[in-house]
Amino acid sequence: MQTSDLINNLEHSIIEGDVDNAEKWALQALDEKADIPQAINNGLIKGIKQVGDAFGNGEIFLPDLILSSEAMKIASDIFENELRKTGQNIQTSGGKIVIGTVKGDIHDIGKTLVSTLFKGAGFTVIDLGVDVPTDDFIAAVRRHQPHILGLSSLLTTSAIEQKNVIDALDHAGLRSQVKIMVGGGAITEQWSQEIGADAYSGDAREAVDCGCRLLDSLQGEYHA
Ligand code: B12
Repeated sequence: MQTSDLINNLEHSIIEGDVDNAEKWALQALDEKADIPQAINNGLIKGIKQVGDAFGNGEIFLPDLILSSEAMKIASDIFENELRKTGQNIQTSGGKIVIGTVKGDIHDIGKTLVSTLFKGAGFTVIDLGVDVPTDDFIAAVRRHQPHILGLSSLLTTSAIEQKNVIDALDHAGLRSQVKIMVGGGAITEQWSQEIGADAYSGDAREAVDCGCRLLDSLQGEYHA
């Protein structure tokens, strides 16, 4: 099957919330050695974005959204496992990132994709999961001393938690020790600047490029 057809099928399985087909097409994409980041971006993410718009416009309802997200999850787990396997041979970059979705927000898919691609780029990733309280972020920065802290938020109501984490790091005297990257559907470059984050990225690939640049700048500082 042509890669473009495969990617279209993946996209449609997400839009239709068809878990069985999402699994089938993702496995077929692996069999046919399709480019995984391309299948994620042009198949899965394109599909789930369309679902999100339809939900936002009231064309579909929460049960449909849940089915689509289950289809998305099963296909992205298949791709993540594959990236993890192929990533085992990747040289470590020496970079370390702690990442999580902020308190009040259970959206997992985008944050997990960002984690996966950071692992693929040789970073050590400590993924704290979703609905992470501010104190847990602070404790993780203290404990793991990462180069980067990544905060994801998809809800406008939870975006403020990113600011709370940054303020709490400040109060704990830890702010200067870590670069902060923010992202997620509810986040913009402007918000990132307003709350004093170091960087914003709108997608996982860009996030990793940006993380690598931040790591280089830190290593430059250490060697200066
Ligand atoms: C799937 C989904 C769900 C699933 C989540 C399943 C899961 N396991 O994650 C379920 C059904 C559970 C869900 C629940 C809800 N959802 Co919802 N959901 C979505 C949907 C359709 C897709 C999200 C997604 O996975 N996108 C695909 C990923 C790949 O994109 P992404 O998350 O944006 O991530 C990319 C970038 O943002 C970036 N990125 C992400 N994180 C980070 C972090 C860093 C550090 C960086 C640098 C980059 C980065 O890289 C990622 C990869 O490229 C969106 C619509 C949309 N268009 O986004 C609505 C959406 C986010 N949900 C919405 C809502 C309202 C809800 C609910 C409140 C619904 C309800 N009434 O109960 C609940 C929230 C519950 C809660 N407390 O969190 C609204 C939010 C509106 C708003 N602005 O606040 C949206 C926008 C839908 C809409 N149009 O109304 N949802």
